Amino acid sequence: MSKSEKGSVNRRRFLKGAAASAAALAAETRMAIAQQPANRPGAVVPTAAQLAAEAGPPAALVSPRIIEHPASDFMVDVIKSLGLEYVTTNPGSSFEGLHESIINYGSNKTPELLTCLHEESAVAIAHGYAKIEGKPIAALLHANVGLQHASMAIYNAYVDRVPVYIIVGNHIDAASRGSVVNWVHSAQDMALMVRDYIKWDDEPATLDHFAESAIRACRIGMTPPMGPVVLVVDKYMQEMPLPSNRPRIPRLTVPSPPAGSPDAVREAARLLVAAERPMIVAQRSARTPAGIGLLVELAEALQAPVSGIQGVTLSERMNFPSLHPLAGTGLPGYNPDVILFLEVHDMSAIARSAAERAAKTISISAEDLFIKSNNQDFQRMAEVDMAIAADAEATLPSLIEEVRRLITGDRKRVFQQRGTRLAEAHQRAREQARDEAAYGWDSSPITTARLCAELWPLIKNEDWSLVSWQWFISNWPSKLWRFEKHYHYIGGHGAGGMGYGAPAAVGAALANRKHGRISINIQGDGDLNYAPGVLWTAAHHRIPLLTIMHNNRAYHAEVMFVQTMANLHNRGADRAHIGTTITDPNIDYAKMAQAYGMYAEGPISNPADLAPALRRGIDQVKRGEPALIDVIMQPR
Ligand SMILES: Cc1ncc(C[n+]2csc(CCOP(=O)(O)OP(=O)(O)O)c2C)c(N)n1
Repeated sequence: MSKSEKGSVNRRRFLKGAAASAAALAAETRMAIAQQPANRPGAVVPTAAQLAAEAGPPAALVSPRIIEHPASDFMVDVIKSLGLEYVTTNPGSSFEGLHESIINYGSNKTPELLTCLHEESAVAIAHGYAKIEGKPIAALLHANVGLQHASMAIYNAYVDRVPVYIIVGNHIDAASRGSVVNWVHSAQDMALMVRDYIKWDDEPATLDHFAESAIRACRIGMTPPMGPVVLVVDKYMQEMPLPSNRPRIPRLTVPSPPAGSPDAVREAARLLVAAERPMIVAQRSARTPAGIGLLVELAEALQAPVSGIQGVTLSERMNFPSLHPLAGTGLPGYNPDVILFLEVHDMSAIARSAAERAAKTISISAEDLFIKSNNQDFQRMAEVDMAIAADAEATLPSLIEEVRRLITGDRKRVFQQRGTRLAEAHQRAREQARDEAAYGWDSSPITTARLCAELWPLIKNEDWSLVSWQWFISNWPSKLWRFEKHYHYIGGHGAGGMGYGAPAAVGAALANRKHGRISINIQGDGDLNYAPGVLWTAAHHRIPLLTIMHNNRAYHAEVMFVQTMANLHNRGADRAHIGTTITDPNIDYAKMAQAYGMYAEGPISNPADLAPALRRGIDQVKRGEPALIDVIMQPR
């Protein structure tokens, strides 16, 4: 008997078994239906006959027909051609054909399928992954219901300009929707519900069309400004036999991002070189690891300070080394006369105050190349003097060249003097931060500064990566640690949608895993509770990640807002905890993580116990496993 014949016999045996269990399941379900209470008036409840039909053995399981070469195998070939290494998914019947092909078809098992317990986690994992690796992975979502669960995470990725490759199953042909559930899980225009916050979508009608749209989606998603894309794939197209004239898979060529025009770049360089107090503000400037080096070159050529938004060294990407003498906002009262914004989302406030003192502002941003109107993520109108609609990283080489060309010996001497003063200011700011970190050192709840100060010596000689947002821990990492590599920081949510932190950290740690890096997630308790099942995904897939709970037992941002309002209404702030804190009962995060199969310790409230617990957590991560340390911490 040939190998393929053996395969067919095995499959037939399986189908016989499957048909038997399906029949048993159908009988059980029919009994359950019979025991159901009568329909309430007005409730949209399927009839018993409909449910009985639904519960019958699925046609595919009892069909004697075997499809040796399903179209879904071809779809996997297309996905492979895009270099997508992983597919995150919470399973669903709208894509079971594709699911089966992903796990069984092809000799090497890529893309690897990651099991997620919530669609929001599936997309946020892909979001975090892309921020480390610079390329997307796929999130496979079940129909309109999965897409609705995922929509918050899609919006975060959209506002963060991060590519996520989303595939959604659908039952397009109404005549073939075998069950009640298939109807309620189908949509005429599936991507409509998220179209306001994706870059592109399509619902291919044929396999040829699928191949083209799959490549096009990747190309669009990867072209700055990057963003999520959605491909809706019909269930029956996945399951049909692959035609003998296999469709061609087009080649993926990602367009090189546009650089600023030579005239505009020349004028920007002229303003910067002539400035007495230039300043660079970078938010999503470094698109690739090379972006950091380019920004260092520009800053050093100009001897200009480099800051993130709102005066914080690190913004949404790792743009500039935190210990570089030019990192910071300059000397006290520096008042820049020329400001260069690099991929800054909200420059309006700085641009307005610059205009008031007749300072010049220049923006280089791909944001000007793409905008949508419904969600107001474009912020207030920024009145900049020059707007260069181009990718900042792609424009930096010509800007550096032009700046260097314009610098005379005299300007160089001025720049050097400025650089010396800026370096002193940088040093003073570092020392001040170290002093401030010591305030309340022995207090309990433990200070966020102490956590960061205790953690740094444990990781500084390792290859580490901070895969969480530092805003809610008062930006202590960027004040105390040495950030220099592109993977040292990934920024935050994008759209500020809570529920992003834990899964994005898992995705970033997944990307860091093959490089042997230690991923650190300082995790908000409110954020984790959106979809804590991602802890299981990390444990199940052995994703090394140290999660340290910033357990302030509250949605503390909201505590502060309600306190402010109560004070404004002159009613005192003593009831501001109502509806904003997460106490009574306190959540035991160590037990929660252990329940999901993860090594965990805590709650730790004595600061003396902190460092040893962190060390044990890091040891666990070095062994290739995730760990969680629950620390009772100050709110900020
Ligand atoms: C989806 C969503 N719902 C609600 C909010 C409002 N919100 C902003 S911050 C925050 C608190 C988050 O709690 P946690 O992660 O524990 O951070 P903390 O402020 O306590 O440090 C909430 C609920 C939001 N940003 N996103």
